[in-house]
Amino acid sequence: MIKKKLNINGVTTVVVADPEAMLADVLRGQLHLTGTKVGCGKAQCGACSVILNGKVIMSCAYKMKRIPDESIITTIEGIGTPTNLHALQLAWVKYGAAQCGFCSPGFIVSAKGLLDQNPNPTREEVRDWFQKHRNVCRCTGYKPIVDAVMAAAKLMRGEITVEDLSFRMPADGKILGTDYPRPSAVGKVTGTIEYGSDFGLRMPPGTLQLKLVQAQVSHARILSIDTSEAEKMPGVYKVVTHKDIKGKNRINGLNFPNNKGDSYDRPILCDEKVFQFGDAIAIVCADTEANAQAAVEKVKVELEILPPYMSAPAAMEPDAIEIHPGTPNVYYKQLIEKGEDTAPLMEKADVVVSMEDLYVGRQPHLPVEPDVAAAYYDENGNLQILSKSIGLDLHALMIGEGLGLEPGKNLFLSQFPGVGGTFGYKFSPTIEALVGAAAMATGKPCFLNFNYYQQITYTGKRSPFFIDLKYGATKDGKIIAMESNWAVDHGPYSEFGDLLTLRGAQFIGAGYGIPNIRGVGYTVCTNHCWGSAFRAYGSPQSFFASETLMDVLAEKLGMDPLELRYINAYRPGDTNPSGHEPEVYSITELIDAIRPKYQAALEKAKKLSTPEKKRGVGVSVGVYGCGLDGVDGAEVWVELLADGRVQISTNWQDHGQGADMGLLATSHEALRPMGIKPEQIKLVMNDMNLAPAGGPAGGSRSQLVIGNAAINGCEQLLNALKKADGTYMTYDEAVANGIPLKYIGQWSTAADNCTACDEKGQGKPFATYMYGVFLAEVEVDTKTGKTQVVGMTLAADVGEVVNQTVLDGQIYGGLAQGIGLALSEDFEDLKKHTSMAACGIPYVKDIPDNMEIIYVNKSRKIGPHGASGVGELPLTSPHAAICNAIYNACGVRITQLPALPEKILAGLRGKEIPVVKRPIKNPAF
Ligand code: MCN
Ligand code: FES
Ligand code: FES
Repeated sequence: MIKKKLNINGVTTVVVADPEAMLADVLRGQLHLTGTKVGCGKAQCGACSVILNGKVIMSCAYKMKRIPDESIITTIEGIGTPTNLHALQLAWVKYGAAQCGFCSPGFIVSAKGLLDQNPNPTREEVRDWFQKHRNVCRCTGYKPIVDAVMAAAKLMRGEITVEDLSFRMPADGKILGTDYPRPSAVGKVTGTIEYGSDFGLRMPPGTLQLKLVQAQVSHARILSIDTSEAEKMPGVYKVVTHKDIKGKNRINGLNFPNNKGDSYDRPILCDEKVFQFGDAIAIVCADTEANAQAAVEKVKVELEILPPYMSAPAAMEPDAIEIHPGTPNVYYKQLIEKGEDTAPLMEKADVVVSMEDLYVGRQPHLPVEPDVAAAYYDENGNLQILSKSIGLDLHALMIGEGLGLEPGKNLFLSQFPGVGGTFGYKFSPTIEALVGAAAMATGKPCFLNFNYYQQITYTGKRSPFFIDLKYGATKDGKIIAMESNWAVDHGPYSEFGDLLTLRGAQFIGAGYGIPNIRGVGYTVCTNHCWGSAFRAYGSPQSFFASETLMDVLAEKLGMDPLELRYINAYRPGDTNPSGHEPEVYSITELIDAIRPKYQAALEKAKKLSTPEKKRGVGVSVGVYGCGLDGVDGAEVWVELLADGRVQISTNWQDHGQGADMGLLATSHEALRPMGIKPEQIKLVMNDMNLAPAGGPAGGSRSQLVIGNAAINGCEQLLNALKKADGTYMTYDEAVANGIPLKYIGQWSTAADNCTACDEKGQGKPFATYMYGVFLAEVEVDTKTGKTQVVGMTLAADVGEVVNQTVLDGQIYGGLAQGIGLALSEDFEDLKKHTSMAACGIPYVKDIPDNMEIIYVNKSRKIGPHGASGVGELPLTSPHAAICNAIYNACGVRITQLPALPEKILAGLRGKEIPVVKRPIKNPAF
């Protein structure tokens, strides 16, 4: 041990620590300064940034022995407090620079280091600084962060005032559509909101720390599991295996009835087989993390290795064995049949274009916060699980049987107050059942925090699609028929694989009034990583095919790609691929809105192109539905409190997207007739013990579905309290008149006659959609093959604005993820894609500062205050626009993502770009 005298945030502190311990762990674990976060744990993300003797350092990788005595350290706690915000924190709130907020303390500390040295930086200097200090944000697309630093610097230089960075309430008291700051913002920018790892440090004495024994192979039969040696290790309380699990030991995947996959194919702890690398086989429960980890090495697992099928082509080979014995590897088939048979139409078409094996791969979610969960028995003997779940009630249903518990009776889930981004991976339960099983087997509170490698290898990923696509068109460019064939590699677990495959039917070719469609999609079981939801779920794969082929068709017809899209865009009378009329027709207007910028971009690209750095411009259309599919509902409780406040309760789970802001603004607007102020609304969210089900925060559904249920509840309260003179009763008056104080708001898409799609992919799955047209400007370095996106624009229709800052932030962040998807992100190679950086996360300089949003928002009749959703729109097809821009720049057509430099270089040198081919196009089913 070493003793250090340090000055931390102005306070002299003497600390005794292990010389090998990392500063971040000492700050957090010993000194309880939990504002400093640990994300990657490997000096790649800057979440742990602190200022040490005037220099910004990454404390997760800085050993105590390197720290000189008498050092001066500043952490987020030393920068400002909730009642005394620093200029940077104020600006962070104003510009929505904290979405999930997990990166915010590190960024703010880093920015403080910059402004201490350079009080008047340019935007590029701010970006250079964050690039150098490796500060990663997965939510915001970086632009709002740079905006915030610039504004804070202005405030610090005295060029603007605090009022300029504070919310100004409009005269009518309406916050809907404004930049009202989200309620959780102050907690996020001060590092005071509690994320899972912070909660873990504050659990009661005797809490068991969990570590997993995980499979190091992708496919095997388990012959034996021997925990005897591990159980004798110091500090070990118990090693939990499948034998200790009281229920079915399976997650319920809630499969469609016509899915040949078994809804119960995902074990909580592996019993008979290992299905993928990283599968959990046993849980070591010990007094400390270190003791638990040491014992992990002592658990002996005897395996019979089986052939791993690491892609759909491999698992579809005729000699491949069944990964789940008794279930074929191709386990679900989805048709799309709209309009007339397409074969004769293709014969008649003036032009036919087709492409094969268009492929979008295993995009990893890469939230800065790794997965984390805690479990304990409450005073009533009920199991309580806290996690990053974005579907509390859904997940209780999915894990209940497996654990042998009943959701809402003796099993309750809630979210940690802070959730550091999920982007959809938490639409599936991940470690909830593991902490639950450990707490049940030991009777003790349990805590499990993944390291970043586990985050990458254990949690689900975007599922690859292989798509073949054909358009038949008239010589004027009108598409008269489309034929599609797609295979989805969903990894080993069938949960939601059917739903995802259906998304291919719904979104390949969406945006265009294609009257006749024939196609078929297959879901394939493989031993690569299990497929989980990822923002825009199924649409990035679908649009990559249909928007790439659109450009090929434009070239064949000699037409401008944007104008070809204009000709085909939905117009009144057209229906979407599911066969129903869009709720609004905005794509032609979106194209009109983006056209001037597109034309200017083309000219600019021509002017700036050189043989070494070729510039290009590409476009794409993106559409996504708001909802789960078919009938989708939510419940919200609205209650008048004795102090005159109104309590709004529901589970609108927050990933970081702004659920608190959405619920507050939506409810406030509904209650505004009674003259209520936003601060008089009390939100009770994301705890099954306290609030009803709003449904999972997936499918960009919450604003629409929960928003409408909130309005319904608020209207019931208003109607009950309304007096003859048009004013509203107070609490005392309501009680005196015997008026009920609590109302159950409900809404479902049945109100708009939504129906699930039938076996031919036809129906009305969504009440509203989001529409966009993307414009990408790129520069390709012809020596290295590297692409830089130099400009990104989205013309968007998301309905009426609920909160402008949230909305802009959603779009910038989604566009940045699209750039990552296009150019760098992947989780294919288990040996290579092992860290945040290796998986290709975009840093600030990978994302252009030049991002623009052009809103063409049309009010939705069925939407809450006219709103539709937004979360997933920006990730529907930006990557397609980028690849179209690459082709425009240098003539290299990328058909399989990511568009790595080596692929582009091969194309530039006239070599064949290697592609993965799917062997069986129409497997027996
Ligand atoms: N909103 C608005 N105006 C509109 C529509 C929506 O201001 N016209 C606001 C809403 O109030 C809400 C946000 O935008 O705060 C997103 O609303 P919505 O599109 O309804 O989406 P959900 O609340 O259901 O959130 C889920 C969606 C999905 S599916 C993923 S995945 C996702 C996402 O949002 N993951 C995210 N955005 C994310 N943002 C962050 N920072 N982190 C994630 O993990
Ligand atoms: Fe320290 Fe990522 S750099 S947690
Ligand atoms: Fe930056 Fe979420 S706000 S990672």
